[in-house]
Amino acid sequence: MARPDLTSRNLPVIVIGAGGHAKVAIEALKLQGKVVLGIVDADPTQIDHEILGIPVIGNDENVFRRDPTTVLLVNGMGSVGPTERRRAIYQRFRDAGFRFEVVVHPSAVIASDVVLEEGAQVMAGAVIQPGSRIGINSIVNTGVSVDHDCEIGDHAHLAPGVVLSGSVQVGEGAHVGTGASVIQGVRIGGNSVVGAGALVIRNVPDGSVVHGVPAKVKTE
Ligand code: JB2
Repeated sequence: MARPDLTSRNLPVIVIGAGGHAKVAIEALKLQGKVVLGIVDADPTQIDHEILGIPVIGNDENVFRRDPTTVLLVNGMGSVGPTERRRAIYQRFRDAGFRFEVVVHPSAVIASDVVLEEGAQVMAGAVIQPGSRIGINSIVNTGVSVDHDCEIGDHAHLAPGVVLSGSVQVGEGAHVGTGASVIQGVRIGGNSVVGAGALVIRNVPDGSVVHGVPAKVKTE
């Protein structure tokens, strides 16, 4: 499995956001043996709360005060639709010189030639077959199946239980909802949203919302 060089530096990690997705990421990080310094959250009422024993240590200023070469970040923001919030967080910290750790739960099965770009997250029980590339700051969530030669664009989110047959392309910033299935060779357009449980058998245009079995563009 190819990984960016930065992950071999074994720097301690700070997680951005203290919600549900952060909890899943922290569990994987702990199993990877990473040192997690803390979590930062925009909500001041979260200060001193803990997730799996990791404390909320402040807000984003706590990170910006640091030397970017001394820590790696993990994007704890998920999405339940549009992915802008997650992309914006990645971009803001990246522009300030910070780098993002790759997260891989040890129960994930990842073929030897799969490319995981910076900040990619592969959660428990996911399977990624040969020839696939997982883009920058993207999420392959719990139990997702990515078959051969798939291209997952930067900032995309495959929600829990998604199944992609071979040679599927998922465009930048797309959200594929829980349990959706996509047949071979289909392209999911950039910044599109595929509804939970959809069955996608045709290309999805950029920026559209599709749902249903078979999936159709939502018009209302
Ligand atoms: O700019 C920010 C910021 N904006 C929101 N900086 C920092 N440091 N934190 C920020 N947050 C914080 O992220 C919010 O205050 C909140 O505590 C957290 C987001 O948590 P939430 O549980 O709302 O969403 P999530 O993205 O962790 O989880 C959603 O997506 C997952 C994929 C959930 O709906 C989950 O059910 C889902 N599995």
